[in-house]
Amino acid sequence: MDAHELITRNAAEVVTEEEIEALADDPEGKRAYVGYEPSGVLHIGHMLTANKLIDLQEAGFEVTVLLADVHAYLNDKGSFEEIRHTAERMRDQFIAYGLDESNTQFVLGSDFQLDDDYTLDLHALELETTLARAERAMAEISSGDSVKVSQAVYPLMQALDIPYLGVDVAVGGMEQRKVHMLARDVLPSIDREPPTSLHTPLIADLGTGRGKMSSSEGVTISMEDSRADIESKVNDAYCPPTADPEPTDDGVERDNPVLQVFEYHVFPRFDAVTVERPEEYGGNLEYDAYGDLEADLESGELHPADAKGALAEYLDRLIAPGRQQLAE
Ligand code: TYR
Repeated sequence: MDAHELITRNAAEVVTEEEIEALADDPEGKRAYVGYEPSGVLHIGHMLTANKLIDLQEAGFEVTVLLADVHAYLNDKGSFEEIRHTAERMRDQFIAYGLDESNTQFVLGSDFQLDDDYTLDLHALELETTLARAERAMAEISSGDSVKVSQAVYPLMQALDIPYLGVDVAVGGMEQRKVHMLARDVLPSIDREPPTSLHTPLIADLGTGRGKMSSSEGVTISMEDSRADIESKVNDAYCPPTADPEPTDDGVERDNPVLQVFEYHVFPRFDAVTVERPEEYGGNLEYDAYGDLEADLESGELHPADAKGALAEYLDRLIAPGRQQLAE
């Protein structure tokens, strides 16, 4: 796979195509980052952007993981002390998951976001931005019902992090896109470049195939799950024999989360996937590309129950190192 393919595979969106192409032409030493509000234990949502960081490392990028302690605090996730503590646990989890330790820089937000220069630049951005715009940027990030002033400052700090960390690409899930668009608009007002961004898709809730998987609602998978937990969650997952299920009766869009997890979590991290089946049901199936597995599920060659069995096995392999790390 060439650098451009590695960088863009499984991305829902890149902003802009031209900028990403220029980076892919000469990726050596370029830098990308993802910021996470520390929560201590990695879940499948973190793993999706972490997979992209692993792709970028393979393509020659240097990677920064921002442990966004100040942001978590502004977003009402607990006391600053608690958040600091979970940030440390999270770092070790990322390494256990597979980020290349020698090529990953972990930065704590509070290490630079409380400096004088940063604060003054932040105030300059505050002057450039309406409350309504900041609130819109936070629509899929804010916790709680009413937006606090802290949550209006949050996206401006996230924008400012990009030049302060000196990165070439900001990576995040699609829920971060409005923050990145805001960053493109406001950073030039303080003589900074509009940043390039890359967004990973949102994955549907495992249980229902609706909306997006999150740690706060519905079914998710985390590094704390035992093998038995994973098996039971995957076994109960929504998995019709199609990649494109009908909406619900009340018109809610659905996806096939079992296929999505194969596509975005399993295939990027394994060269081939084996679905084990007893001889009497046709024996094992081998896939080296996601599309073939999807096609077999749709044609009926691969039964959803067998697909789920394989998914639980591969998810367990991805999670086992982090689980062990947490137990230490
Ligand atoms: N907004 C991210 C989230 O929702 C966290 C984040 C914070 C990302 C600061 C980047 C950043 O610079 O988890």
